[in-house]
Amino acid sequence: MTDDILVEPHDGWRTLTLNRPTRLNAVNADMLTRLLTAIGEAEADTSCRAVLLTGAGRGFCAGQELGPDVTPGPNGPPDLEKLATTYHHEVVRRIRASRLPFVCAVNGVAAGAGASFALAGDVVLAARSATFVQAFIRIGLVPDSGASFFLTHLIGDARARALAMLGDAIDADTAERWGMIWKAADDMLLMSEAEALANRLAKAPAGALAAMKKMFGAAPDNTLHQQLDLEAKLQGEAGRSADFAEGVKAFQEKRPPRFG
Ligand code: T3D
Repeated sequence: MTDDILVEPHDGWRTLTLNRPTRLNAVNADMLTRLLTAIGEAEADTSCRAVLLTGAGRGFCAGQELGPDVTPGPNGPPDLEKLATTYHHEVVRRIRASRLPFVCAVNGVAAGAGASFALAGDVVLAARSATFVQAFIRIGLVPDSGASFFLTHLIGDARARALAMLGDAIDADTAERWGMIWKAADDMLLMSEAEALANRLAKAPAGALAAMKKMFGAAPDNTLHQQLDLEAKLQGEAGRSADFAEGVKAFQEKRPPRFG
């Protein structure tokens, strides 16, 4: 049994840590399988209301391990389409489809698919010393794991293309300034800030957060009219929730709400 994915439970949320620090947490198929299992277990645990994803050591995740999974062998080149759709892309899909808000604490370099895993999060914090690298071009590949989608939507076409085509690293302050992440944090404060956010999200109305994930997930593909319809539908559901009743009651009684 390896411990390349560490799961640490907290009160209402859990931390998942990519833990192969000697490889800057580069992922392989086995590790991704364990990450998918850990995400599934968090999802299935009704007491879990948020996830904090981070990396051990000086890296967040250096993307695909440049090892046996991707090394051409006697039977020819590896099938990267299969590898991508089965593993990397499934991680991104599961984070985005999850009812749970994901806080990503990017503690160090996030490269290739590792950068995409970070950007798939709902609230992304990065240590000031962290960097984001679209490393694909450096090894003759193209962006995957949603990189071309995330970058285009977050920072715009011009910056997305240049980052992908040049493979240059950008630091956390630049990522924040460009709107790629929520916030750059001092290295020493990254984890405490990320934990405080996960804790706060775990105490927020879970149904509303899950609905927001649907809403923001759909926004890039929708027209304004479609998005207005979706907002109305999800607001209708939120309006029928116990959290809404409690929120309004707490407001009227001038006390903090206690969401279920
Ligand atoms: O199916 C598919 O979808 C295909 C896959 C696509 C998704 C992808 O993610 S493709 C991109 C794969 N990742 C990369 O190309 C990044 C490779 N790594 C780097 O370019 C650099 O390591 C970094 C820019 C990330 C960091 O540089 P630096 O100088 O801070 O660290 P380093 O010295 O290069 O790395 C430290 C160690 O980690 C080193 O090992 P050593 O020499 O100490 O024994 C290095 O080999 C190892 N390492 C880093 N990245 C990987 C890795 N080992 C295996 N695979 C890696 N991806």
